[in-house]
Amino acid sequence: MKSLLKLTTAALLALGFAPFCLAGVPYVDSIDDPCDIPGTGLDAYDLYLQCNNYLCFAWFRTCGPLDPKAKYRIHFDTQEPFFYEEDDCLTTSDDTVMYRNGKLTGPGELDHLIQPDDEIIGVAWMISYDELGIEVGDDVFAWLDVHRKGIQDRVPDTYVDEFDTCAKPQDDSEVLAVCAADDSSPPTCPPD
Ligand SMILES: [Ca+2]
Ligand SMILES: [Ca+2]
Repeated sequence: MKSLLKLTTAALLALGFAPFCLAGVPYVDSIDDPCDIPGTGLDAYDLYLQCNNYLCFAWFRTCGPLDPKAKYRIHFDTQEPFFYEEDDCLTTSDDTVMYRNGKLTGPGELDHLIQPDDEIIGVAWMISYDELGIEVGDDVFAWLDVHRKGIQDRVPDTYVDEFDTCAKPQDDSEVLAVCAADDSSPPTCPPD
């Protein structure tokens, strides 16, 4: 299996697709998203991902209190094929965590609810490397969608422009990307 992985990496390098970790991406990535959708609980405000010390923390915030009828999903692409290898607009997500009205599904566990002023406006997960099937030095890609009668918001926005008809990530601007670090990287804290 290891030789296969090495061959695959070599093949990717030959094709010009250097694994993101080899390209030196850090273990933390985040993106802000505009508040521009009526019904603020369906409108994502940001998405954050960090992987160090054998744990990945992922969290999002919304522009208002969470909608109890909405599904909030973070998708993780951790195994081949990766998003940049899929040409037919099929999902390359390998794990999905979902929060809906107090219930969690998927790997990992709730770290905490982000709850300023007694209004829940975000969810933070804690997921081990084992649960994601990754090791130190692996690439981890993630994106968020908010679903209620169809997708209401996506972070990052997976439609790059009017010519992009695929709602799945295809470009590195359409995912968060981190490199799974070891325990020598200092932790950072999710927002309260
Ligand atoms: Ca938004
Ligand atoms: Ca995948």
